[in-house]
Amino acid sequence: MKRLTELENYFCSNASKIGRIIYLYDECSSTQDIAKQIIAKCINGTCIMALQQTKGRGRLARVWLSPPGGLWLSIIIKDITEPIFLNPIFAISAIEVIAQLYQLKSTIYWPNDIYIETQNPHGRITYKKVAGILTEGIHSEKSIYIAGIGININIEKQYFDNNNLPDATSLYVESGKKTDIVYFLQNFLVKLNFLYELVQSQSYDYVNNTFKHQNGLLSKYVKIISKKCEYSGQVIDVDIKEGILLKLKNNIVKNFNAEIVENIKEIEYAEIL
Ligand code: BT5
Repeated sequence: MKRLTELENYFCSNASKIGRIIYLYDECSSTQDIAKQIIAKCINGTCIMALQQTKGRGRLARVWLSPPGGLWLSIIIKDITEPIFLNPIFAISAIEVIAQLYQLKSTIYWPNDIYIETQNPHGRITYKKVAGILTEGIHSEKSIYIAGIGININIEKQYFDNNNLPDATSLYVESGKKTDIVYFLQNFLVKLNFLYELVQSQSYDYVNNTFKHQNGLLSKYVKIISKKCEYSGQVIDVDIKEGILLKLKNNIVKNFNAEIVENIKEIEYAEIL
C-alpha cells in the first residue's frame, strides 16, 4: 500500500468542512479500513481515496469490486448531529453530480444504492447499479462515522461481464464519456459540503424532499428480506427517518428501517398476488 499524496487545502475553501485533507492511495484493502486506522489523528472531513481496492466491501460484509477507474472514497465525519442524514446527503450529491457532468438521470434505490435508467438491446427500460454507499459508526463514539461511497466512473462493460455483475454499469458505459476522477471528486465535495451544512443547521427540507422524490422505488412493487423473512408489497413512502413503508397484500402497512433490511428487489405486480 502506497500513499500517493496528501492534497491539503486543494479542493475546498477554509469554510468547507469536508475534503480539506485528502489522502490518496494507489491501492489499499479498503478505504474504510484505512480510515479506521487513522481516525484518531484526523480532523473532521478527512477523505481517504484509493485508485483501487483489493478488499472493498459493501453492507453486511458483501464484496464491493473496486478496479481502477472508479471513485473509491471514505470520509471521516466527527461532528454530525443527525447521522441518519449521512447516507442521503452522499446519495443526493452523487445523483446531482451525475446529472451535471453527464446529463444522465440516476435514482436512489433505498437504502444505499444509486441506479441509472438504461435501455436494454430490446428497447426495454432497465435499471443498473452505478454506485453504493456504506456508512459505518464507531461504536464507542456517538457522532463519529466513516461514510464510504463507490462510484463506477470509467470502468469498461467487459469488467462487469467478466465478474458476473450483469446489473452493474459505469458512467462511461452509459455516456461514452471518460472523466477525470479527481474532477468528479471535486464536484462531489462541493455538493456534499453544501448539503452537510444544511443538515448541520437543521434545514432538512431540501434533503428530505429530494431523497423522497429521487427515489426509484416509490410506488414500485418490491420483495424485502428482513430478519430472514420475506415481505412483498408496494412501496407507498420512502422517508429518511421512518425508512420504507410497504403496503403488504393484506393491506397492512409495515415500515422497515435500513438496519433491518438485508435485501430489497423490485418485482412484478403479479408476484405479490
Ligand atoms: C454497497 O453495498 O453498495 C456499498 C458499497 C460501498 C463501497 C465503498 S468504496 C469506498 C468504501 N470502501 C469500501 O470498502 N467500501 C466503500 P451493498 O448494497 O451491500 O452492495 C454490494 C453488492 O453490489 C454486491 O453483493 C454485488 O452484487 C454488487 N457489486 C459489487 N461490486 C460492485 C460494483 N463495483 N458496481 C456495482 N455493483 C457491485
